[in-house]
Amino acid sequence: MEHKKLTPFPKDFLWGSASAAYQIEGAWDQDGKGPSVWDVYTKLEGTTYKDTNGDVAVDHYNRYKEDVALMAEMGLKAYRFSIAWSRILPEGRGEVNEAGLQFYDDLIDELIKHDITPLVTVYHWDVPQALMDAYGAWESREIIDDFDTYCSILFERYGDRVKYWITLNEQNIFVGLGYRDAIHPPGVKDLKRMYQANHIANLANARVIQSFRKLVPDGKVGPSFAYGPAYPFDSNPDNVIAAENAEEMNSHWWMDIYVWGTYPKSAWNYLEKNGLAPIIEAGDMDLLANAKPDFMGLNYYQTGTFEHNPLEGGVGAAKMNTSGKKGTSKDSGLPGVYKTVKNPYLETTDWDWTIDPKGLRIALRRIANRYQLPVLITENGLGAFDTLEEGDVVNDDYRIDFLESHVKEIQNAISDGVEVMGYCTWSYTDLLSWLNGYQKRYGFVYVNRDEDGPKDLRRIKKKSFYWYKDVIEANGLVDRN
Ligand code: BGP
Repeated sequence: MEHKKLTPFPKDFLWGSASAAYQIEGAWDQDGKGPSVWDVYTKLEGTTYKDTNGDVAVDHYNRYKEDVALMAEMGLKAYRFSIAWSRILPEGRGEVNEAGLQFYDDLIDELIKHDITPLVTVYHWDVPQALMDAYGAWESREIIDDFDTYCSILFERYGDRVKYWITLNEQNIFVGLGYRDAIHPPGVKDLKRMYQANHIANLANARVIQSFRKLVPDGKVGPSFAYGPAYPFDSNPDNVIAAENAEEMNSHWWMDIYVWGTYPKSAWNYLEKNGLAPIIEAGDMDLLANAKPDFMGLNYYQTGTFEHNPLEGGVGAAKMNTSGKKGTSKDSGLPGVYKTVKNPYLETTDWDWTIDPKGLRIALRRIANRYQLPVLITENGLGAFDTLEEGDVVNDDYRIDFLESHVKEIQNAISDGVEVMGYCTWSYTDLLSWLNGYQKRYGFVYVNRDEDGPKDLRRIKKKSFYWYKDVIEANGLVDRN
């Protein structure tokens, strides 16, 4: 629908930016921190681009004050960051590391001092290695208690100052890449194990939401889900069914559980017939049905387009583009369910991700209509090569174009009636991209480092920094001409 007049952004709209502990902090073993699975996985040869890791990352742990000062200069309203579980509990359970708790205390206080609302993610993929060694982390129900204990420590310690909490970041991605594609820890290719670990993660998520209600009664909590709306390639009903399959298997499988505590029917049926359905124990469905989030966190990067994929001879999994060489990714699929296909209407990034701002409006509408929840956009951004020019200048007009077109669609969605709480770009400073090294940059602030080493880690404001500053100040888009 077109609107004669667009609805303005709400007055208290959270204009923010996001990060994750492993991708920025560095200080991987400083002040008593224990290793996480990522500390170990990235050291295995060939697992990441040019064998990059987060040992130093962008050294935010030691430079957080400088980073927060830059956020304040920009006028940022909210900052989403994650807490490293193994900084708080080096062994994942048992002894608490006070120095780790203190670091986040200081960070939170520094943000509040500058009127920046902290949005805290309790889990952004870095489960303590000790729990992987002890019982296979998400594959054991033991993690439900350990995760609850860890999160309760955080709720008790920071709940007075932090009112917005994100539970699991992109559960669909960390279980998918970890247990189906074997490109994230623990590097397993086993769908049965993936669905089981996923079910356990659902239970852990639900349990933590229940604890949250008791410990931070005036706070808001929700997961961050990586949702890429599925489009059918055309109106051929076979392709429409393929897109429905993708929507159900790749998105509703998670979001329906978060909000309603139920698994979607045809997906469940498919998994059961293929011997892949998770084992449900007594009490599981009851727990899942009683842990409704306050909002849906949305990480939006791209849409996917789907067509029919025959059961016999259909396309299977394919390698991702982790080099930035455009056009190197291949179509992938699940035989008998769907396959991806190039969308002729959309351009792509150098990493072959579709650029689709309207897809964000579609995502917001689908979530708001299906789940009747407000949406907090917890990630959106453009991974691109940036060039540091003479005199410390980065002219990232492509990033401004990208973000601007997405902000425009958020306002369209708001005008459609969607309640959008805020918008966190990915990311604030440049950071480590899990599998793509340091060359795939996302930040408003350039960090002078690359795959060969940390250099001087100097912070440099990109052109997009000033653009976002203006947007925040105007509480909406500004005319750039
Ligand atoms: C999301 C993650 C982020 C971030 C982002 C960009 O899936 O939550 O942590 O990495 O994607 O992805 P990438 O670094 O692969 O470009």
